[in-house]
Amino acid sequence: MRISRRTLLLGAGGLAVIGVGGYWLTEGRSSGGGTSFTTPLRIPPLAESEVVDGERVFRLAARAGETELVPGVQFATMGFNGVHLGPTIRAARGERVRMHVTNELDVPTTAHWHGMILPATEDGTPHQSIAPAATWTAAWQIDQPAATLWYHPHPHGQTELQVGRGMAGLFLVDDDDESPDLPSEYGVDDIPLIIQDIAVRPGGESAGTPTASPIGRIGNTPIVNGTYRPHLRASSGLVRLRILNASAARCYNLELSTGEPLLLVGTDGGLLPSPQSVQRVFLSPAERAEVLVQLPPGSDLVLRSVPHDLGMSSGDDTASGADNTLDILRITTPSDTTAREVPTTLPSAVLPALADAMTERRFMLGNTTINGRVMDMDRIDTTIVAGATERWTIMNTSDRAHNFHIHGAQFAVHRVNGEKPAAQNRGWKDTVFLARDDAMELIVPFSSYVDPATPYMYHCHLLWHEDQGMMAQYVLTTDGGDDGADAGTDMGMDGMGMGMDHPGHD
Ligand SMILES: [Cu+2]
Repeated sequence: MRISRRTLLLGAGGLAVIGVGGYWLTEGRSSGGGTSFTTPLRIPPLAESEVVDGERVFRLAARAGETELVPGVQFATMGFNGVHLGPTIRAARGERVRMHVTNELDVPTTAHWHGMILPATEDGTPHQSIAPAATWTAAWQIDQPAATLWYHPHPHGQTELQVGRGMAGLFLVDDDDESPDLPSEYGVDDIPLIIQDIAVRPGGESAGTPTASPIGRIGNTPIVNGTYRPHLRASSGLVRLRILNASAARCYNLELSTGEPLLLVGTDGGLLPSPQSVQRVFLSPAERAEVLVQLPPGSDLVLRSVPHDLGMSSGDDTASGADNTLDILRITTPSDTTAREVPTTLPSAVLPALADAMTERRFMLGNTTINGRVMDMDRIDTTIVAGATERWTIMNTSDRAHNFHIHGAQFAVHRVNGEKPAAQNRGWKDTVFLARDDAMELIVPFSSYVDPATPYMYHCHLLWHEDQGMMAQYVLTTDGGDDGADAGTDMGMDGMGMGMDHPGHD
């Protein structure tokens, strides 16, 4: 047992907020007193669907409105099939799905299926913009292992605002192979946790404005599934938490207040071969983790985020929330809870090996650029042979922390700064975090969906950076085109003006 500094400093007090340099920041050593959280954790509803002509059909509507995210405080919010967050979509591997997305906003939006392997025309990027009052339809066959994916808008230059106001939902892929020992009863022992940060004024009586930082806008108050100071009353001795960081910029370094380890069972794109005991899981925006938590009878514990190192100057790290301790979720169990076995092995798909990668490319992250350039909707930055596996080296050469997301693929992390990656980067990933000066080698198997005319994106998923144009485009072709400068062992200088930046040149 240990006494937290929070207890010593604040007792069971409320959210302590102090003003720093004109910004409102949560006081770094304290948080909300998570063991006093009492609001039942909201569970996003499962999206309704119907099977028509062999397809599972979903309907989503993007809406805006106001939501009382904090008792007595209304926030301007946006969501799908409601005005905050969206329902959890669930479909099985092998199923064909059809998504009808209607835009009831008064601005353009899109619906991007983050982590899904699908044709570029269905991906919901800025190239599939949905005008106000219009409906866009995407359809594809799900062809990847069980995973916790998600969906969110991707409108050019407006993503931070729309996601930050709550346009995010989970997309769970089921697979017959899933371990029977894994908790899988949605909302009962299989718990979705969508973590976002909002800004509340000192005293908590009104909505505030998120603070500008080098990585984007940072709120001072975490909410989970839209629940302020949430409390999960678990009825099982073992729960599975499917955690999504749906924040615009804030990173979370999650641990249990008891000091017990988290049992990591899944990363962005699927399950690990076996549960991995870790003290903390670090999630930058868009990353997911599935963890198991063992809950003895009478448990009362807190999932919290603790200080971390984003690798920037100490002032920039502080402005980006890296010093904060934030209580995220209280979990309790009754005194008659029965213990449950933790599975020892999990059905996981085999990761690609370095030997599979025939092409190497290198990407330099600037403060808001990739290889020195900002996004141009009309420029194809990278042309890839459909079905090929490539080795991508990502180097953060900027002054800022970033992350890196590749659409339409799930990849393996081969090396982080020359070393074997930590447990949370040893599974299937679609988004990885890079502190300043970090270099990561990724092994990326690309899909077989040939479409020279429609690009996929790769970009920083810190949404302010993305909106600033820290994004680029790739297409999948049958022959990869003739842009040898773009590939090969010279590590490409991909996208640095070596003549590969012409769409359709192949
Ligand atoms: Cu970035």
